[in-house]
Amino acid sequence: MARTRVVVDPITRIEGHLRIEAQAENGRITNAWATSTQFRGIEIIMQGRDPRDAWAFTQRICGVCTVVHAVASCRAVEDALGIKIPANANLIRNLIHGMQFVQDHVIHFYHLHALDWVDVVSALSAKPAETAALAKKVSPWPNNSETYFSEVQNRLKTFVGSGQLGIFANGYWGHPAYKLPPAVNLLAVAHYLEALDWQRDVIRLHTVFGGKNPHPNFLVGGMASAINLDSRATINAERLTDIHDMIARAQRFVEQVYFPDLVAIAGFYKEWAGIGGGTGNYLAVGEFPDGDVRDIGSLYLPRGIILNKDISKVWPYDEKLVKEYINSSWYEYSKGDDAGLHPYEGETKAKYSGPKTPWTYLQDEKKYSWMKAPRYDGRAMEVGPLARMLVAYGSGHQEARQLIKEVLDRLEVGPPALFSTLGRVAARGIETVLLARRLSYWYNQLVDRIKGGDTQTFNGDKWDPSTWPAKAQGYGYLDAPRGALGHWVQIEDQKIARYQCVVPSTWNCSPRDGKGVPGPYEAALMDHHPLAKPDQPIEILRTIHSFDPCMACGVHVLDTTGNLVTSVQVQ
Ligand code: NFE
Ligand code: MG
Repeated sequence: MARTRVVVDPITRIEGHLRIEAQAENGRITNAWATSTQFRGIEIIMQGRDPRDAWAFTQRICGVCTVVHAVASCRAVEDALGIKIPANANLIRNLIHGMQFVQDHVIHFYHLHALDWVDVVSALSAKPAETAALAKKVSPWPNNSETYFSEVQNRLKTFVGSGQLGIFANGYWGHPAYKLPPAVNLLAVAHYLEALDWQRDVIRLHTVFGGKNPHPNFLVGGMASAINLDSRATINAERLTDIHDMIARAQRFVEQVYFPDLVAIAGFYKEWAGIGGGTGNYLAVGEFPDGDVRDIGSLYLPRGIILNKDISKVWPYDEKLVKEYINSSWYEYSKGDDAGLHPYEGETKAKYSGPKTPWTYLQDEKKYSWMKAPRYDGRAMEVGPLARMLVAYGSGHQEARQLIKEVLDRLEVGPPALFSTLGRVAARGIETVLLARRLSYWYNQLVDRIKGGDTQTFNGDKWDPSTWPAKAQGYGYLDAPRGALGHWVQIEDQKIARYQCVVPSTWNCSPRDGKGVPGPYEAALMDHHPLAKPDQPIEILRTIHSFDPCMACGVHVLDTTGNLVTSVQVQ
């Protein structure tokens, strides 16, 4: 077979605009390019603003991870100004962020990723009794009945019969890469629909602690969640009970629906444990501090680096070694294209030189993306659930080790299977179980503190800008659902002088650097990657979706010199 060029643009079921180009020969991908075709200017408005407001602006970088940029921003400003937040505020942040993870990962599995593995049309020919028998074998979930599954199948038949597949339109139904028997396809479709209702319920936790969702409220120095058991207007006993019940429902769904489905489906796709690994280098900044966020030892998910797929050694993370390159990106640096800049010196000057026509291949261009190329000590690093679980495993995290081992045993594969597309999907599910369980731990701690008389959620010692030094700088780390996130802030005369974010999808969707080293998406597509039918590139979707891309996060442009990028006239 001659070499085929494949362009997938846009990749759907993600956030933002992503284009993948690949070359394939004899049913295998030989080369790949990932491009963000989107330019965003949201962060230019940070400059000159009050740093106490930064969280509210940076939070709007994304509507999917609607919490993480706000927390990273608060942590960066708190680091710069030397603010310690009260223990209750840290627990509330953990609860909000923990529930964000749980909701986001479940939505990803069912609504953004499942249809790459699950053939909806095949579910029509399933026998609901078979689905029920199979489901009962792996889970005590109360809806696992024949009646329930046949009701779902009838709803699906009505959809298809009307000729309008609605949310299930545009799949590659019938593609030979789909391997699940009809009964398992029906199981997954039923839970796809069920997860829609479930996620809407459990995410109300954000509305209790943060006033609303998406984009709950945060506060530099703590949380704006007043606690008073005797007031109807604050966090009180009734609201805490509501939170308790939401956490219980979140955990039950994750343990009885998501996790068993994941393991059942993965069992039919074991060959994907040898496909789509990629860089072999992983970075986790860690998350969920028990105490002060600067105490790395208190992080529930540990911080560290794995190199060359060697999980016997976790290297310490040194924030000075992060640099961003623009050799393949539509930007210019004052020191030239080959410079690598640490975020404290970060520059973002857009210089678009993209193709003049939409049918030009970007693979033929030197510069081909709006993503910068972040590198750690010169290396392209994968971030996200797989990176976190590998670092946890290598660090001796007992609960993570136990679950990882359980999944590997049930799939009858060894640890090398983790370095793959399937490993990425499994790591996300394992992490969700860990965090769904951890929510109760934070909840109980919070309730115990309140019972003990501690209701403090805000430290106002540094609220008054006249107490700040003339110059300050700091950074805030946070491991978001999609991976390691860092915000860097420099404050001068009480205002933001420079603000930089290095974001999970920027790491993962990075283009090539000056040495030609591909980013994680690109490397994954070049790792033993099949492509059976170039005009139905479902295999590309499987691997790219396994990262859970978010271009809105990845391209977040800051003009550090304060130049006007555009002016909008409001009449
Ligand atoms: Ni827009 Fe986000 C997460 C962050 S990823 S979704 O998780 O940060 O690039
Ligand atoms: Mg950036």
